[in-house]
Amino acid sequence: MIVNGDFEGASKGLSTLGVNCPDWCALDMSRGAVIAPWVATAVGYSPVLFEVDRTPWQSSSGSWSMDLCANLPYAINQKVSLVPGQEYALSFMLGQNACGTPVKTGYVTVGDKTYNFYYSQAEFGNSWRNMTYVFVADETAKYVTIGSNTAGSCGPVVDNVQLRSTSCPLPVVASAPLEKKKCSASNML
Ligand SMILES: [Ca+2]
Repeated sequence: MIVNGDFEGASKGLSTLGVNCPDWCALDMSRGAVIAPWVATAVGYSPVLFEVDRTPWQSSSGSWSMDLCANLPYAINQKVSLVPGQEYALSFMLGQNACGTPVKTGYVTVGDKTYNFYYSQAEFGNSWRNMTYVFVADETAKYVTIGSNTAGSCGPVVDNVQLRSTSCPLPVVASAPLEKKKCSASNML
């Protein structure tokens, strides 16, 4: 349901555009094909730059991840299709670019709900942190946004963004046998 959640499309996008980016690079949205269908946005400055990273740190999966601070903080978003009433889990791996402040902060937005996250060097070392947010869809599509609100050029790093329906059933009809399934997650939307 999330397309290019692993950011591995960067390899093809960079090649198609003829951008030499062996390690990491900060690009503006004229080269948005590198992260498509993600779109990068920022508040308070223009043009927004996004950053794709291959060698500064080991990605959680594949070759590429994204530092949500390029020169300045920004956010990425894409629209996802949903089935109203269905429960979903949005998850991603969270790390950090180790320079700058030791605690990086950011946010994830699904529709009109926003939740904050952080990454602390002291608490998590250099390990990837699995973030999961569970929500019940109330409309057929929403924007999923993941952004940084850490100042400067060293931000929270994300990889392997996934959206999946959970094992929880859709609401049952009145005549159906009642079968309860436990649905749990550490971060409930
Ligand atoms: Ca990746």
